[in-house]
Amino acid sequence: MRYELANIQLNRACYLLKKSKYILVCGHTRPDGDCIGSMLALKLALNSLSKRVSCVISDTFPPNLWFLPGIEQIKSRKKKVKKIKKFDLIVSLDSSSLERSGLESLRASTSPVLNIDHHQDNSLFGSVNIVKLKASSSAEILYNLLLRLGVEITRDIATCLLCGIFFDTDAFRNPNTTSRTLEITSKLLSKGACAKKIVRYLLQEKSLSTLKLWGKALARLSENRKLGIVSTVLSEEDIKQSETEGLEGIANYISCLPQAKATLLLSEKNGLIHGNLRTQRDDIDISKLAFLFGGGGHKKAAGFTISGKLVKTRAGWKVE
Ligand SMILES: [Mn+2]
Repeated sequence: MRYELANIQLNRACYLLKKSKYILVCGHTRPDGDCIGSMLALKLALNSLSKRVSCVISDTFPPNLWFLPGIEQIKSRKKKVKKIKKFDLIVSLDSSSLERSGLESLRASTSPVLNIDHHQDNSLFGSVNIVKLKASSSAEILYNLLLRLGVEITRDIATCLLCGIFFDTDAFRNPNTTSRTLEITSKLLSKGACAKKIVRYLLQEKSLSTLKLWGKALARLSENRKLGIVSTVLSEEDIKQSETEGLEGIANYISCLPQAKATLLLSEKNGLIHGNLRTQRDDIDISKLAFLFGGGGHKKAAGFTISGKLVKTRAGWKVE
């Protein structure tokens, strides 16, 4: 029954994509490798079907994704998407709600929305929802959709999809990596996906300023034994002197501390504090903690954003 339902959604998504001529593809704020990789893969695929596609995000993207084919065509706009009514279809990728796109003008739109995502707090906001909680990434879901659409997986599409899978599985290290993930990865590699660049830019290459930022975060690690949480902070000033690309990396790196039930990285930017939560434990759903602060995410990796300032006091760092 479930399979049939999923099939119906896939067919409806294909119908929507096929009949639309001008399509808006959007992602989420603080875009990552899965968000951007999926957006570009979909753009390339739809272009091959002679569709006009606009890719828009509300933030700038991390510099380590500049190697992705076609990335210069993603428009970074703060609030307004002009002529929103012109689009026949809006595709939201990797976003648990339309608000997370950060594009306010989308609310005024009456176009149908195709929602493709794998976050468990997805509010099923689309006219058609392809939300698979067990998928490693939005890119993995998109791969199946592109096959259904009959799109030829080119080398560039394969590279963009593999970037999404590689990022969200944290280089195949997260438990969301399944046999299906590796099967798709194998198919993408056989289509010519450039794994060498993905490994280099997503995993290995770090700028001097990023490494210094890591150093600050690691030096400030502190353990709350009562709660079993190990946390660290990066202030606005720390981040100003650096690029923010390393934050997810730091959150993943500290998550492996064996004594921690959960780990937390707090980072401040533009008067907002972002919390990156991780756990390695199967008996903890860290997204519930993120939810208490108005955020969300996955069982083992989640996040939230609150307004405030990180202040150093004698007793340690405090949120004011
Ligand atoms: Mn994702």
